[in-house]
Amino acid sequence: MSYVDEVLEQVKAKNADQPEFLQAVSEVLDSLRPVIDANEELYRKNAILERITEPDRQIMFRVPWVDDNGQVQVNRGFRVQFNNAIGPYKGGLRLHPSVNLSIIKFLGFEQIFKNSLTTLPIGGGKGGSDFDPKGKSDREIMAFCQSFMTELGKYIGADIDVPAGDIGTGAREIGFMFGQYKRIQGMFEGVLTGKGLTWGGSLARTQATGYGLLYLTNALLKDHNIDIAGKTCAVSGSGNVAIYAIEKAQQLGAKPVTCSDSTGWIYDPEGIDVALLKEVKEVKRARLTEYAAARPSAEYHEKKNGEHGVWQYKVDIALPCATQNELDLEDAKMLVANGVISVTEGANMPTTLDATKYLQENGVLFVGGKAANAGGVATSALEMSQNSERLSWSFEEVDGKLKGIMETIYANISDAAKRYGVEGDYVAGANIAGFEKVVDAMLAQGVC
Ligand code: NDP
Ligand code: 2IT
Repeated sequence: MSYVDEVLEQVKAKNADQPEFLQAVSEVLDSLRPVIDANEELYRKNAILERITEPDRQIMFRVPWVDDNGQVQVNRGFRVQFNNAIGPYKGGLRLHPSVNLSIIKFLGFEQIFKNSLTTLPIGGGKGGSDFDPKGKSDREIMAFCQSFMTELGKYIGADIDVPAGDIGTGAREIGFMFGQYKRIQGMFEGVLTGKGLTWGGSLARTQATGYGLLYLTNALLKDHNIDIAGKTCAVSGSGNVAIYAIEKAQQLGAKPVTCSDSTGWIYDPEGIDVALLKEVKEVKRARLTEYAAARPSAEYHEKKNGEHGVWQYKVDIALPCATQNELDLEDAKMLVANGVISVTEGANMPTTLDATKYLQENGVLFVGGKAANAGGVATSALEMSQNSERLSWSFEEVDGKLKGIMETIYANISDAAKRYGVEGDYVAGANIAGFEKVVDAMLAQGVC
């Protein structure tokens, strides 16, 4: 049996109850076959695959907090520190009722390769809680965040592990967590990214994931002699990533016509009004029904199981920006039938494995989240650099670096795919390019 198959079997046996983690590991190891086959003896002897699929440590803890009725609530907190071969652990904190160990491990595992692709010195980690921020008062959010950080704070630090935002964790939550860390540690340090601009945050971090997604999509299309201007886009989600993907798509002359949240979606053939979307989602924290109520050209559709949602429309570019496994095989067939040119992932693992395969086999330009959404964590690393030198850079400087990083990522994944004889397979290209650097560091650092 090949080394890859042997390790895949072991990982499946050890983590049988973790479907999302197994999905992420299968995708990566499968696509690494050309590299592993070329170096099988060395990697096997050094147990590279066994080590890279087992987190350095996984921390789980109780998060007790008091709600507005005086009732004590208990959530579960997680931080998985996956691999720090090339830098301190780095990755977001997800607050969503669906959060469990499988989801945090899949995200932490992917983060190793994504962070390596950024070209910056950051290792992979992820955390979060099954806490649901929806419908909670600001005081309840603060109570949760303070309790969460009281425990998490023992395991992180500017040179150890630097968490950031993800689903459900934005500027408000990062603020409450940072305040609690500072209070307990008695130290002001760059322990979190996505901070406010008056206390160590970086300009352009808010926009970075969405903008970066479009910089990469533009580089991909240009390389295939396609002009992004005038193209229509289907976007899912209406959170941090989706909003700034829509904004940058418009700046580049494209027309996003959809967005969604967990209860429904918008189809707006005139193009999404991004100022209105920000008002509804960032300021009012309201449902998309409010967007439709204020915008005569928009249709609102309630989400029903089995429907294609935003993927049913005839568009050139698809940008999944909500959550994992939100674009399945049936959706992929619909997109292909409607002539989609590219699918680039703003979310982490939004496309199922069979949908990815179908898109690739049908000539769709497909770039997975590890490369396409790396702009967020890359800009987090730029925030860490600014914190270390105690300076802040201008918006133009950070945005310029972000654009350069995304173009370099595209060039590197394209080149890696060519080097291993799978030209145009950007999933393999990203996994290979990300893996090469981490393995080099692991081999140099010995058995650890
Ligand atoms: P937000 O919390 O800002 O927004 C998430 C959006 O996705 C919301 O519109 C939300 O709808 C929707 N959503 C979340 N869960 C589900 C679900 N189970 N079903 C349907 N819709 C859902 O998160 P982000 O925009 O930050 O994150 C979106 C994706 O991008 C995630 O996969 C995240 O891991 C990834 N990502 C984020 C980065 C960042 O810098 N923030 C960087 C790289 C990747 P509702 O409000 O109704 O829940
Ligand atoms: O998935 C991701 O890359 C993020 N949520 C951002 C992580 C970060 O450290 O900025």
